[in-house]
Parts: sequence; structure tokens; C-alpha cells
Amino acid sequence: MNVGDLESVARSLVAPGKGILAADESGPTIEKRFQGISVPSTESNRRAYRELLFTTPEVSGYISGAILYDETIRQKSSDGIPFPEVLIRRGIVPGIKVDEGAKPLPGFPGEKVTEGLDGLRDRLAAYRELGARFAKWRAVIDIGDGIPTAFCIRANAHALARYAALSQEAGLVPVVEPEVLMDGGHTIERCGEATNEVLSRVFSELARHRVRLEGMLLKPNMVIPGKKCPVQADVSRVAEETVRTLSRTVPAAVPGIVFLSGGQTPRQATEHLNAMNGMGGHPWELSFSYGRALQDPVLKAWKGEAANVPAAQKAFLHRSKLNGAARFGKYVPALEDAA
Ligand code: 5MM
Repeated sequence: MNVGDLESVARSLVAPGKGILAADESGPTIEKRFQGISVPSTESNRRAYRELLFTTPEVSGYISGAILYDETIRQKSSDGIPFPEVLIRRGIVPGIKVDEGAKPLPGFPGEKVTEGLDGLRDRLAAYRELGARFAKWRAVIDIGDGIPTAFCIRANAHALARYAALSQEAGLVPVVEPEVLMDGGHTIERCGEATNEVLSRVFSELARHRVRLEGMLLKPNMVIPGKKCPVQADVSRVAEETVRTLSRTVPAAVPGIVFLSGGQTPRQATEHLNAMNGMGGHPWELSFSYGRALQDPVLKAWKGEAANVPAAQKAFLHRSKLNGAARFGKYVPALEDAA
């Protein structure tokens, strides 16, 4: 795959009015999500749930790509079609989570580094064979007493850049996800400082690793106060601080920024994206790659019952449409209640 092909896949993932569904929950994470609706995390329940998402009527008007987990990319729909093919037929680009999770960083209490570089070249080739056209790797940065350290940021940025270079070599668009967590009681200013430091380091490592910026996407957190911070920020403040931080750190050659939702409510995640797009004049597309903010209402409507699939798909389509409107800065709260 040449640079032009990578760039055209990256651009299609941030096509106007569309964004990415993050459905790449690993075993422990999907178990946690299913526990919330009292559904056992069995292979057949996970398959049924992902089929519900991928076959939602009309959703490809708002969803450009879907990130899958290793198990999911090998599963089939109830009529025997491999999930990547189900997605491709509907005009949704299949993607794959290729990291192997964030593990404790030895010598740095409370900090983590994401693993998964060993054997990655071969795994990427296999995923491309299975139909994936983009990949994702998530690094996790926590804010706390004396953390994040510069060393932790550097270790994660280095791994992200190695992954991104290998992905491009394999013909997969790398989605680079350095997530500064919104857990804890830190202020929005502290989140801004940490995010600034993380993104600066990530782009410096990407340059060192000769990653072609036109053929990648960035998946960052928004600049937002910690959930336990007594001073919360309004929508316009989050939008302004986030755009300011991105303007200082993300080169204009990057075609798109696809935010994670990170524990925001579905409505907050939509409102923040909408406010940023309402500001206009950005060099990159500002889009979404939400997991929980797209799926929470779907899980609640589904509850593991086949009879609830139409209602759950309706909830997924609705949330996707609202985020599609936010891509144009055209979301208004009244749309929440629209059928
Ligand atoms: C969907 O969850 C993804 C995989 O998480 P685990 O490795 O912890 O199982 C996760 O990377 C997700 O893509 C991002 O965090 C975005 O999801 P949210 O819910 O933050 O929008």
C-alpha cells in the first residue's frame, strides 16, 4: 500500500458527518460492560452483541469505521459472514486493536506502559489478510501525585511510534491513542499541561520513526477536569482548552483527530465535539472514536435479550446521528428527544 492509499483510508474514516465506533473491548473490559447489564460474558453473547452493532440499519450514514478486538475479527454473523466482510458490505471500514494492554511500568509506581510490540509485524500482516484496513494502539497516562513522569510519557510515546511505523509498513492506517485519564481530582489546567506534554512527545517520536502524518489519525482525550475535581468546566471551556492544546501540538498534516470519550456521558461527549466543530477553522477534521459514549445506551436497551435488538439498534443509530450532527456543529439538545 502506498502513501496515497493510507491517506485515502484515513480521510474516509473522518469523512464529513461520520466517525468511528470503538467496539474493541478486550475480554476483561467487555465483561465489565456486560456486568453492568447483568449479562454473562460468553463467546456467543459477545458475538450476538457485536452483530447487533454491525448490522444496525442506516448506521453507515454516520459510522465510517469500527474497531474490533482479536476475537471479533475472527467471528461471523448468524448467517455465516465474517464480521469484517459484514462491515465492508455496509461501507464501514474494519479496524483492529493491536496493543496487548497497559501493564505496570517497572520502577515507576502508579504508571503504565502499553505492551504488544513483540511479533507485531506478523500480527499486522495477519489482520490485513482478515480485512482490517486500520489499527489502534492505546497508551494510558494517569495524573496523580508526581505523575505522569517524563520517563513514562517517553516510554509510551516511543511504543506508539514504533506501532505506527509498523502499521504503515503493513498497509494499515495507525490510530494513535495516547489517553490522559479523566479519573481523579485534577483540574482542567493540569489535564491541559499533561496532554500538551504527551502530545508534544508523541509527535516528536512519530517524526523520529518516520511516520507519515498524512496516513494516520490521532485519538486523544479532550482537555477536561478529573471526574472528582470540585471545579467542573462548562462545554465551551472544554472545547476551547482542547482546541488550544491540539493547535499547539498536532501538525496540520494529520488528516483527523478522533476523540475518545473516556468516561464522559454520551451527551457530554456529543456536546463537546459539537462545540469544537462550531468554532470552525481547524486544519484537521475533528471527529469521534467513542466506545462507551456510543454504546452505553445500546447496552441498556439490549440487556442480552434477542427481543430487544431492534430497540438497541434504534438507540445506536440515534446516538450515532447525534454525533454525526456534532461533526458539523449542528447538534442541539432538542435532538436528544427526536425519534
Ligand atoms: C472500547 O474500549 C477500548 C479497548 O479498551 P481495553 O483495552 O481497556 O479493553 C478502548 O481503547 C477504547 O477504544 C478507548 O478508550 C475509547 O473508548 P471510550 O469509552 O473512552 O470512548
